[in-house]
Amino acid sequence: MNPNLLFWNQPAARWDNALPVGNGRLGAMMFGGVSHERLQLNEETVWAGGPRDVINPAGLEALPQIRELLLADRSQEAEQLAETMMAVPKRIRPYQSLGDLWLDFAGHDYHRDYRREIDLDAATARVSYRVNETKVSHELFASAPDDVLVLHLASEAENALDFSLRLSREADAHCHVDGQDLVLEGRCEGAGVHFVAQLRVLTDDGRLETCGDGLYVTGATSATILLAAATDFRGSEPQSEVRTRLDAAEKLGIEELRRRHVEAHQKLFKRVQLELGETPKWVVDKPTDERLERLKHGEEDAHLAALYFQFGRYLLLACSRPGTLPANLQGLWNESLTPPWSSDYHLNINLQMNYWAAEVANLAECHQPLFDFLESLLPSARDTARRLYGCNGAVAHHLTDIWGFTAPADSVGCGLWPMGLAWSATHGWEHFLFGGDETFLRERAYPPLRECAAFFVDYLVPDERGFLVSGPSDSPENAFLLPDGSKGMLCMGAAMDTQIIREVLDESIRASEILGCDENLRAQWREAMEKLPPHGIGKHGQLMEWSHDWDEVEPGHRHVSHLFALHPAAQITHSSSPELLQAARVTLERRLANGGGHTGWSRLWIINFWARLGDGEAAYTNLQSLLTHSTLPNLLNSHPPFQIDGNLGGAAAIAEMLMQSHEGHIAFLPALPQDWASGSVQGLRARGGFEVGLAWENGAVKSATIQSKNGNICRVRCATPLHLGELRGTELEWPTTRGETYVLQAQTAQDSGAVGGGDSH
Ligand code: FUC
Repeated sequence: MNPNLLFWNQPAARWDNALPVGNGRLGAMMFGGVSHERLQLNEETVWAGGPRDVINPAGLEALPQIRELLLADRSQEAEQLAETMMAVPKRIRPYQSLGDLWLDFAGHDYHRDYRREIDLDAATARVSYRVNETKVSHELFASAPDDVLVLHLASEAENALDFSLRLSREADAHCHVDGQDLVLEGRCEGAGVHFVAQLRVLTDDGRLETCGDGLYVTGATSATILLAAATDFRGSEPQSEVRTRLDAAEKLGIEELRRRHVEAHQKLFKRVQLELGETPKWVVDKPTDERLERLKHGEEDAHLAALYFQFGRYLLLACSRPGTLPANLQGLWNESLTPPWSSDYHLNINLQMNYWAAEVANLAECHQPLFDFLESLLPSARDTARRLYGCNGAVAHHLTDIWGFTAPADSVGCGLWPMGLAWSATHGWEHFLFGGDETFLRERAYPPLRECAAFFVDYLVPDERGFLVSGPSDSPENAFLLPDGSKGMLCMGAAMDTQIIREVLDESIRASEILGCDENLRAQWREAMEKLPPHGIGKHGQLMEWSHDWDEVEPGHRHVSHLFALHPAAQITHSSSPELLQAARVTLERRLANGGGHTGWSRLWIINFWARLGDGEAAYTNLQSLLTHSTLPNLLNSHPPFQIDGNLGGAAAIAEMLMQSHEGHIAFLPALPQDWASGSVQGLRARGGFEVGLAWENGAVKSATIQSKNGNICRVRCATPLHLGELRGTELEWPTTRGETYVLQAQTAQDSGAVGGGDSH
């Protein structure tokens, strides 16, 4: 049985129930229709608009006054001034659908034994049904090695397939036939990105005819439909690009295309295996939507959580591979020309959450697009730092696009938040912590960190206590209540800002030490870091969100920004700061008691927090809420609407419940819920260069394997005692050899005291 299979007994009723496939660049949503099939198509660079300069030169002049007003708690006046002097665009231009492929099958109206599935192991969506006793199957994959979408149709009966094909787009495109290929071509909004999608049908025995702007296939036993798409975003010529790809794919043929696709996918996907709890076979054999329904009735399905984890990994591979753009708000999949939030890159949690699983879930390659993207933002981010703030270094705000947008947008309330690049830049350091590649640190991780650190040195200003604070800024999207009952968003020294700045300065210092460079800058960064305000604990016992102990206008707000220090950063940990950890817990409880976690990604962040707090039951309860309230029938995460961050952050959360490595040691099962009392995982990655496998029973580790990738010292902590050769106990530490695998076993009553046990490696 393939444990990594999702299936349904009916076609998708709506776009957000369809099946996503993608190769990082090219994607499709397969509806699985029988008489009428629709594949909605995406190419990652089909974005409206272009580069634009929206910096308001008056902003720099107004900055000192805005800061003064904020430091005097006159936030409404400050906001008004900022609105006029820094006026920001309301929205950035959207990522758009490429178009649709429509197939109409003659004679398929009456069918039975319908099944639609997505096989995560093979990265393939399939549909099958019977027409007059004859089985018909559709198979769809997006090949990364050959950069084409491949739809293979087959009938068990010879010459039984008759169907037509058509490409379309809501606007800005036209379709024509080129030889025997179908071509969809256009420009976003008539003047922007030039896009081309081209389709070719390969059939051994069918007849292929063209008519108008459609293709007709009759009498085929099987047919392979290849679709390539490209744009001129990177300066290439899309028509010749797609033709070259189709020619190459045609030469390979379906068997070879499939083999190459599956091999490339499995090389990455199969690195991690996960089994959770014991789910009866009759449950696993149910369609995915019915399994989700069961959860609503309080039934257990630990296997579904494991599927959610693997689906997250599958999606990351499908929307973010080396050489592509990073995953946007919807990953790669978007059916609209005007999608929610422009399907852009939100930098105040969403883009970062998309990459939380990349390292730990053993898909570090999928992190690369983020680093390329940050590099591409730097020229514009430097310009914004200089012209909007009069500072060196680089800055980006709460959202961006593929055109290098780094200015504030949407409104000054939430858009004037200069931490987007800084938070994103911490991802390079994480990549280094997991992989240990110093060349990467020097060339890719350090440059954006260094630019952000340089920005902060110039940008921070002293507050009335003499601490260096950020501002004008906000605690993402949240508003506070002032003692006089008025509300505000803009402030100085929001807790999250301070935490991000501390993280960036600390990482820059450590990176420059490792690289042996920038000694003078390092001294400046240290000095700035020492003047940052400490974390504050407020009247409810909560971690303070602002520099004053103000209450939130919306106490159940979806953003829990001031817990950045708990997760994804590790400034607040069990060992370093138990008091702050308790305050973080109170913060989380207050948010939840007031209806927090109501959006998909917010719920995922909350699960990650509980995992860091070491509370497996709370993490599990929130995971159940996620699956029952914020999950679509195809397992995609729902804000609502569909947003990919929750799926990708979900894979990270489940990994964090099983293993953590942010305190200088590897913690086994730090937040294991009772319902996952037994299970096993292979292939998780830990900071320091280790690959970890675990098997557990009755909530206790039975055995663990640790493969050392870099020969670092390994430190392990586990609630129950383990032994490795002569090492015994709940805290083990030993020097490792690069490439060696170490097997740790549970220490049983019999072997406690026994010498040896020997099976070290
Ligand atoms: C942030 C969130 C919203 C939504 C949007 C795309 O602004 O506050 O909930 O996820 O991003």
